[in-house]
Amino acid sequence: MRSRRPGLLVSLLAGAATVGALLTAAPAHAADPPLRDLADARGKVVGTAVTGSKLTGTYGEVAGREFNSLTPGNAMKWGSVEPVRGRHDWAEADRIVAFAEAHGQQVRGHTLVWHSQNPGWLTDGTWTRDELSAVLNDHIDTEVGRYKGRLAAWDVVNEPFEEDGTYRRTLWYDTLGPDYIAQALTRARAADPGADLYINDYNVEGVNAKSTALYDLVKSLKERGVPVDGVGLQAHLIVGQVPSTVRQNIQRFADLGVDVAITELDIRMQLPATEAKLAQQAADYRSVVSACAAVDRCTGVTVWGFTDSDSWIPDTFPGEGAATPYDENYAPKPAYHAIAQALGGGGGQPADGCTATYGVTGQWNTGFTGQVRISCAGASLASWKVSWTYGEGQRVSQAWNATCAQSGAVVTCGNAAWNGTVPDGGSVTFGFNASWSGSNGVPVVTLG
Ligand code: 9MR
Repeated sequence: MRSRRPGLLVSLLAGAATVGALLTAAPAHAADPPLRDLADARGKVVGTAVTGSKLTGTYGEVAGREFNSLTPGNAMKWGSVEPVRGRHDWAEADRIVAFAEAHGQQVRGHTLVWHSQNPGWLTDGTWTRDELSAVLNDHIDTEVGRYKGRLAAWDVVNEPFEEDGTYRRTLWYDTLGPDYIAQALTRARAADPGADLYINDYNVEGVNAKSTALYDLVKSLKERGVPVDGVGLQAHLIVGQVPSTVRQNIQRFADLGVDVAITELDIRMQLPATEAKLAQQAADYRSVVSACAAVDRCTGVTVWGFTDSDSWIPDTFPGEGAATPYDENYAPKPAYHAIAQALGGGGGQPADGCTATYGVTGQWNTGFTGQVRISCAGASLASWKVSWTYGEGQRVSQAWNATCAQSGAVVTCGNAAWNGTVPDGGSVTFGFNASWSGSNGVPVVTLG
């Protein structure tokens, strides 16, 4: 049985903690099941991009527990699988597919035809139209054929458009013309008739010139009978800047008769992360996931890395980060709870949008200091009460900024006179001292 809570990690880390720094935290109102169970219940995908070499330890545990779909972040790109012409390296891609199968997860193949992360022999070569066409066909036959019957979907063509909706000038476009897209889709369909075939791009989440070009392309491909099953909206977004037309845009593609997937969601911010930015980020995650949940043909949402320790953002946008639903220590952020709520979780809460997070801030031989934070985004509270059950004999001896009582294993804490109000976008905390022995796992905290 896989553990559903990172309790061991928490107690190990807490052993080295110094008082005052909130090291890690448990899923808040973890009355919620893992995200994948919420998504399964709604027939949706909740996926994550992964790095194959990291799929062990806590990273592997969270990836397997919380998500029902994996996308290799880099492992299936042309430059990864065929660095030398004719010599393939499938090790990381195979590992991800095997992990997914062992955990009952779908795999989204990413990506077959792109202008980036291609091998040098391809980009440095000089190709006639016929030669390049044959190289493309061979690549698709080989890679799609290798995983035939095992992948749910392929991002066949990645990022074919410029921001103004004209075709991006790439090796493919310049040598083969715009029909490289139809060629790739047709070839992929033949190589694996069971996989859904997508065109994937960024800055196409709302209605704009680029998404309209994608819309027009998909419409014309369908009219011509070219196999295209869906569009991928990558959704590399910025905190506070989710386009207002995401749902409308998803709906217009659905009305065209294709599926829509949010394929690479992350929502970045200027560092350092603050409570207010994390609350806004949670609201932003909620609005994107809700937009998808509201449209039948939106198959689901994949995040582009689930932890801030495995995100492309800090390398590409210096000074920005904290873009994913888990922090660098695998503690779920408000964004995680927002995703759960948008997928129908959050039961037992007094108001959608408020969560409680438990953390151990310091620990010594027999005692520890804990902190609980109650945060709201898209909701507010006039008073609050939280409770949890200790499974390992811990006993609260003293609390501040809350009134706590323990009866048997059950601890119940209510607000003090001065901190009952939690505004939308704000949070309050209280602290306590407690005793422990043996182990000090993180309990499930319920708000309400
Ligand atoms: O996450 C990927 C990162 O590790 C690579 O360095 C980067 C190179 O461009 O590609 C990242 O993934 C991209 C994805 O394949 C396509 N959409 C944009 C993603 C972020 O760059």
